[in-house]
Amino acid sequence: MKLTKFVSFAWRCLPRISSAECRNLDFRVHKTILLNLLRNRDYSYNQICPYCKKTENSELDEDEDEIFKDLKNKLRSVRLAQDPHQVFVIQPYIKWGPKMLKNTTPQLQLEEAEALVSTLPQWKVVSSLLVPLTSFDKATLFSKGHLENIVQKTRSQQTISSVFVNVKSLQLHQHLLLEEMLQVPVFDRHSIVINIFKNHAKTKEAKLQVALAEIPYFWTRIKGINEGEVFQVSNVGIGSGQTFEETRIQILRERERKIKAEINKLRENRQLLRSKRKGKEFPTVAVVGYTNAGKTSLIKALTNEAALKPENKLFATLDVTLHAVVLPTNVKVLLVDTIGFISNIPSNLLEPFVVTLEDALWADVIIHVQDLSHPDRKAQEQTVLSTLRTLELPQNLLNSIITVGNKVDKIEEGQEIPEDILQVSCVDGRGLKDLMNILEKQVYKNTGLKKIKIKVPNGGDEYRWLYKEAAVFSVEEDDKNPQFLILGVAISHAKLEKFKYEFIVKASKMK
Ligand SMILES: Nc1nc2c(ncn2[C@@H]2O[C@H](COP(=O)(O)OP(=O)(O)OP(=O)(O)O)[C@@H](O)[C@H]2O)c(=O)[nH]1
Ligand SMILES: [Mg+2]
Repeated sequence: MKLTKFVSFAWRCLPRISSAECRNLDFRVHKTILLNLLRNRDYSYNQICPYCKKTENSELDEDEDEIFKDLKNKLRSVRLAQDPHQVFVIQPYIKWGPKMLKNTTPQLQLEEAEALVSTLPQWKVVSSLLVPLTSFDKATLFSKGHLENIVQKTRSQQTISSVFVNVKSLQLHQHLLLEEMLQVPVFDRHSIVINIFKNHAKTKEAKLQVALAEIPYFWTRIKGINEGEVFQVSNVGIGSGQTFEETRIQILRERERKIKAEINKLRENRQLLRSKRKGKEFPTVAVVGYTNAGKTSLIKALTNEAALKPENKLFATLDVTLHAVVLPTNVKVLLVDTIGFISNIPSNLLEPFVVTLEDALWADVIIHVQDLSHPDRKAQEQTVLSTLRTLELPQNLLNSIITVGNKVDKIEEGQEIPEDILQVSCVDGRGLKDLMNILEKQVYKNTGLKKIKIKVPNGGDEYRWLYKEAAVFSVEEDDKNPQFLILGVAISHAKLEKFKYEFIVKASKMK
């Protein structure tokens, strides 16, 4: 079959995706996705219609220079974010008081900061330092003595091309002052995570989400820069006499509005997909967890999907994708791979992703994957659970989370593991069978699926209907009448009613 013919054939066979969900990808990608769809193995939210034209370049890109040119000149970290860097990582921490770190240590936080840096291509950690603070609000952040030490170290060590201060977000005056004193770009957690997102965002939706996540960063930095500067802006059509700051705020607002509108468009499509999914009655299982815990690996291990690529990187997965797996009783469920959680970043950074996540998490069951070998497991668990609690999710879903402790192959002998955590390894396969059984039970419970036995004529319409619409997990011949089969079927209440209507009510009316 010619490719175009194949694609249109595939398209007609796939009513669950509408052309409204098209986004620009080239034809080859189209074909791969459609093939996957046909095999019913995998489809992601960013589906493409073979009939769509390539979408024009977003207007958003054109705005960018206009808005960010000036900021880029003011802040080295914005200007030089895309360059490779040799990074001096500084972990400030409060020694005493309520702002002290809980459930973790400065050393573990420093290690996570180093891992964040290593996630960026061509970025390398060349030096690191723990620095005690009395408060995060000091104008220079650090005390005089520590600051002198940091300046001296940065300037004397030629290999250092930037500094990463691992705090949620530096205040603008701290940021400007540190860059001035150190003479290199200074990054905070917010800007590093944005950089990582930028590097990993592949689909249109992820790119838009990153663009949206970046805006609050500029908000805080626009205020205060160029105070008092007056800029006649009639040439950019916004009206005259505004301060430069006001103009940029207005441009940022406009940018924010446009991005949100585009995201909402995609979201509508996603919701459509969701309702279609529901119509098809594939139960969905959302797989969540701290970044790098092994969510993608677990899905790969359960589905044997070769195309899935787990990576030893923070935020390797930025897009929500769906992957089919067949449970022991032949019930097909869709596993939803999601973006990882991370602690201590401004909530507005994750917000655009959380919206997507919330859609994904309206699942029938949630699996929470933890990395048992991580020394910060407990703090990571808290981050995930508290983020989940901020989302609007049904209580019964939250109450029935399956907690999976992954990487059990890596843990030290004698390490204590809470009893309610199911131990698994995606490397040696330990615990995966148990997980499938537990998952199946929970899917049955949360969706109201029931296992029943139905006697149907061998090869009849009832038999075909059940194979198509429900999950058949066993077939036996009827001892008393070989023309009949006894099918073991997993079926929802609604589907069973439909079956009864089709084959009992209608049949009796015909008589
Ligand atoms: N030893 C061991 N390593 C594992 C196991 N599961 C996953 N990994 C490794 O852990 C790293 C992260 O795995 P991913 O599956 O990408 O983790 P993730 O949770 O999807 O990460 P993000 O998408 O970045 O949030 C990879 O290097 C995997 O090979 C396991 O059971 N044992
Ligand atoms: Mg992943």
